[in-house]
Amino acid sequence: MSSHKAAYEVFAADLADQGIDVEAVKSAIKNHKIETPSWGYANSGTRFKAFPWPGAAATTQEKLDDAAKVHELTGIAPTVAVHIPWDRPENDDYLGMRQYAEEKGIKIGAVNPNVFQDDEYRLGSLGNPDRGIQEQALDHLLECCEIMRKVESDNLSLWFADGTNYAGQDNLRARKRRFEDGLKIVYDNLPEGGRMLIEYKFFEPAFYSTDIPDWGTAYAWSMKFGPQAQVLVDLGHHASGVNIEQIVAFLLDEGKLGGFHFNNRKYADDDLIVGSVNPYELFLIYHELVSAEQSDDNTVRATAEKIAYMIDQSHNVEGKMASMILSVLNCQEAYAKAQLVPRARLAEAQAEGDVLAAHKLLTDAFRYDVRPLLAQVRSEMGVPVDPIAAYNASGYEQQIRQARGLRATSGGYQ
Ligand code: PSV
Ligand code: MN
Repeated sequence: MSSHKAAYEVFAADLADQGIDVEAVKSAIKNHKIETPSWGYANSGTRFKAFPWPGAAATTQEKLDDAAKVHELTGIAPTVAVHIPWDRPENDDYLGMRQYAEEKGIKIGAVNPNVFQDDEYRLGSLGNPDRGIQEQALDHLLECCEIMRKVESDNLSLWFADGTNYAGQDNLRARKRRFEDGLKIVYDNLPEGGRMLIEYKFFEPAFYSTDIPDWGTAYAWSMKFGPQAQVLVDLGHHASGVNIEQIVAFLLDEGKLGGFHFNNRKYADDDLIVGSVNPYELFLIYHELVSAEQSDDNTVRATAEKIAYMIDQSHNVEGKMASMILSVLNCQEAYAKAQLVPRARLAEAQAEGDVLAAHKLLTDAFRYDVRPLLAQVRSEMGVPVDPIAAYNASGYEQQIRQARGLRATSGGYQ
């Protein structure tokens, strides 16, 4: 018996003793999928210097190749988010892009419009005081609804850099109206069954006001627009000390949590590996998600089942591929630990007001070493037990370095 197998047998016996259904836990872990971002494979991101990494992807095909490799090694990253125009294919051949992804064993996930990069957007996109520029932004957003149809994507992932830098620069209420009117038009043009995921951020790149500063604003608009509009929680977009799991719980209960952008808040944005600084926070977020998956409330359960779990990271001082694999695995580990929370016993302790017993039940689940469990899950899925070691041994990194070389261009941020 291999060493992971022996450790797993002990682990499984311990779980069974506690009345936990190990097979159900394994099957949930196998089904938990994470989407990776095309831009995370390229030399992109950061406000300062994007240090070029040898072998980093520059074309969309290369990004899809890399995403497919991450999926091959983890078994749980079957979709890749695209950013338009960074991923605009030659001759707008979106069908070709979709087919290329499918040949590689993955699918196109969320479509991310980009209305923050062009010179015209200095004063904003939908919030811009200039009607012509509002329309330019709206046209691009509507184009992205069309792209969703072509690549068979269900999610339009919306992030805006809009805001103001100076008090008095613009009329705050007028900006709110412009945004709301524009987003409503986009909502009305979503493909059938398609969702609009509204991302918020409390600061940056605008510093006096941002047009979608918090989850409350995204929530209010998603309520106004209808059931296909939901909120997207990017872990990097909160102030320090904000209780993200509470936001998650609120949105789940309202049927309004649509997706995540996983990363780490230390950078206040996309660049650090999810779970690398505070794995406990990630676990607490996943505890809310798993509780919702197991809820008796149909709306809450249906909401949890449709969440788009996406990574939004651009690795800058480390290699792209191993970091992306690690990010996917960190999510998987947090999800596995959250599966081990004894929820019936936790509910009893909570009802009895036994504060420390409840706290201990939760923290005990976090303290489990789930590596033997994950090794077993991976061997049952036919993927490497240690995907990062397998990546390092695969020769892929050397191959892409040789074939692609060191290029400063990314197809994304330059
Ligand atoms: C913006 O900071 C963001 O979080 C948005 O999700 C973008 O789409 C992504 O990063 C890439 O710029
Ligand atoms: Mn994001």
